[in-house]
Amino acid sequence: MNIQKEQVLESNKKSLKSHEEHYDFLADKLAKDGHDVSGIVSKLAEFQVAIPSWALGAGGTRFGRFSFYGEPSSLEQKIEDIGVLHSLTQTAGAVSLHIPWDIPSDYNAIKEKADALGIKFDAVNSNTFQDQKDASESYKYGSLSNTSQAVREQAIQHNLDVIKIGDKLGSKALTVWLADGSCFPGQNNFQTAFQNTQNSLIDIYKGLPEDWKMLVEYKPYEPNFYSTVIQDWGASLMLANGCGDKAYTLVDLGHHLPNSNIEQIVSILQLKGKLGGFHFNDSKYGDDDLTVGSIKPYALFLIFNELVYGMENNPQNPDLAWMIDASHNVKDPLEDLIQSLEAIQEAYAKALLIDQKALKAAQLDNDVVKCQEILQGAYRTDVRPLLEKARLSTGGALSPINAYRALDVRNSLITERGKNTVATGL
Ligand code: LRH
Ligand code: MN
Repeated sequence: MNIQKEQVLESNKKSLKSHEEHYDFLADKLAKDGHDVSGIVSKLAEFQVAIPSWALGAGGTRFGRFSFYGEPSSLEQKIEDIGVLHSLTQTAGAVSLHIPWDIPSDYNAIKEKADALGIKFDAVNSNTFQDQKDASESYKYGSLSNTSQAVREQAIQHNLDVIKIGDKLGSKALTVWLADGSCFPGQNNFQTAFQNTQNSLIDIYKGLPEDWKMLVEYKPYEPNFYSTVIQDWGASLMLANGCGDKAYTLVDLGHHLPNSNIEQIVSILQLKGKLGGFHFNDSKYGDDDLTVGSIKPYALFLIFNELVYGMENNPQNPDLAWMIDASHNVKDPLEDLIQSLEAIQEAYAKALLIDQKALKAAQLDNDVVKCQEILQGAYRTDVRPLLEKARLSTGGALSPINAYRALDVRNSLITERGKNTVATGL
């Protein structure tokens, strides 16, 4: 399935006039308020988010999995599906692979295919939370933290192998998420588990190419339900600092206990120059991996406020890895990802409308009401015409969801692939 530029332009025709009216009205108002409208539009157009290779099929839980059919059954087909997302949104120009779920069979062929669709290879993810059938050691009681040196060495070697795979694809970062932890009090010695993990990460870190990053992802619980070795940003930050300058913390929005102030975590990690990237999603209760912005859009906006502030004031923090990490139980995976991409762009656009200077001045004056007025003034702005303009400027669809449906993509995929294909991943 390959969407031609002409098909997208054709699908835009009927709503072009109303877009231009809304855009002109908004751009005029924003310019009067002193905003650099074309600057904001080009920032949105340049903003690329990596699509998780493990979230292009139906997700599922232990209670069941309901397919949408026409799922990609190979890495080539996954790249094609990301190509569809990128053709419509012009903001999905990267893929984050999970190994061994997506080991390329032909590196040159997959690079050519991705390159032809404008898709880069972002961070590669290791997997030491599942046992591979030919493995000599089991990760049942952990991987990098395991009390068994043989298990730790197997997990370290796997991460070094993942770096080699990513290096052949042009990736520049390794994401390490560990399920390691315990389900019952007394099961683990916390210090031994943490120190084993630190030493193992240092051995992996030594295998990082000079221009690579290591992204240490934290999570409070699941699949372990009493303790997790890398449970929160503090543990991740300590482990990253214990490795060196190329190691950073990765923030998965779903990996926080209820009511955590994620924007404050993001702000301080940037201040310390240790924020490496994101796994965007949304959640109501746990690691629900729901559509970005579907539950807490204001929280996402507040996170982007800190990111915009950090991008202007924290040169000590590197460019961030922007990635989605979601799972689709009741939505067509591609429609779900399109909605997530839209929500990320919307939060970024609204945050770019915040007058950071005025906010800083109001904060210094402790004018609490004015601070909220400045934030919510930006949040209450309908920025969708700016997102549309950014997509139009790069050949995308005014409404990616409408275009996806008008082009009947899912049924074309079912015709092409049948109803029984199952995508690797979660
Ligand atoms: C763990 C996680 C991690 C991935 C996995 C697919 O919950 O967020 O980022 O390895 O999901
Ligand atoms: Mn994640």
